Amino acid sequence: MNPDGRNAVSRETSQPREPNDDVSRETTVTVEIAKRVSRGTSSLPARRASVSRETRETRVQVELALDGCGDVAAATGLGFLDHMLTALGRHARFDLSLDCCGDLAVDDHHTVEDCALALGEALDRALADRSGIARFGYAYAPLDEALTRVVVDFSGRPYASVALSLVRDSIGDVASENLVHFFRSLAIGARCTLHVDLQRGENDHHKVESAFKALALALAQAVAPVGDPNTIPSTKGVLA
Ligand SMILES: [Mn+2]
Repeated sequence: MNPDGRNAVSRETSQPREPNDDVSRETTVTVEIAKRVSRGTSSLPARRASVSRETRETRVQVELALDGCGDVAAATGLGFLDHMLTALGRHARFDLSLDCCGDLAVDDHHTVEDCALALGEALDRALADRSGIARFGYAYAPLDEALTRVVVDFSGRPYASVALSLVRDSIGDVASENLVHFFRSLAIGARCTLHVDLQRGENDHHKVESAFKALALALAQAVAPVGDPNTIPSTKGVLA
C-alpha cells in the first residue's frame, strides 16, 4: 500500500460505511497499484545489447543492459581501464560485462580504443532508434580535489571535446593520451556528442576517475526513458 492509498482510506475514517469498506477499498487500491507497476515494467523494451568486435589487434566482447543494477565485470588486461569501466557501469547503474584480449605486447592503444568503440556500439544498439530517451545529460563528479564536468547528447553526431589537463605520461598501465582517446572512441561508437572538461584537480588518477564518474551520471540521465516511447526526441524526427 502506498502513502496515497493509506491517506485515501484514513481521510474517510469518520464517514459512516459498511464494515468491509476498508478491506474492499484497500484491495482495489492494491490491485490498481499492481496494474500500474505491471504496465510500467512491461512497457519498457529490453534495452540491452551484445557486441563482438574482432580484428587482428583485439577481440572484444561486450554485454550491456541499460536498466541494470550496476553489476560490472571488466577484464581488459589493463587494470586501470578495468577500474574506470567498473566506475562507469556502477555509477550509471548499467549491467556491463566487457572482456578484451588485445595486443598488449604492442602497447595499450588498440585495447583502449577498441574497448571504447565496442562499448559505444553497445550503447548505440541498446538505444535502438533512441525514441523516448532524455537524449541530453550533464553531470559534475568530484574525487577529492578533482572535479570534472561531462555533457552528453545522443545526437547521432559523433563528436568529442576532451580537456583533462593530464600531466603524467601514464596512469597505471594506460597511457594518458589513450585515456583521452577512450572518450573520443566512445563518442564515435555511441554516435553521441561528448564534452569532458576538468574544472580543477591535481592528481591525475583523481582527474580521470572523476571524469568517468561524471560520464556515468551524464549517460544515466541521457538514456533515461523519460519521454513518449514512440517519439524520437529530435525536431528532425530522427537521431541518425
Ligand atoms: Mn581510483
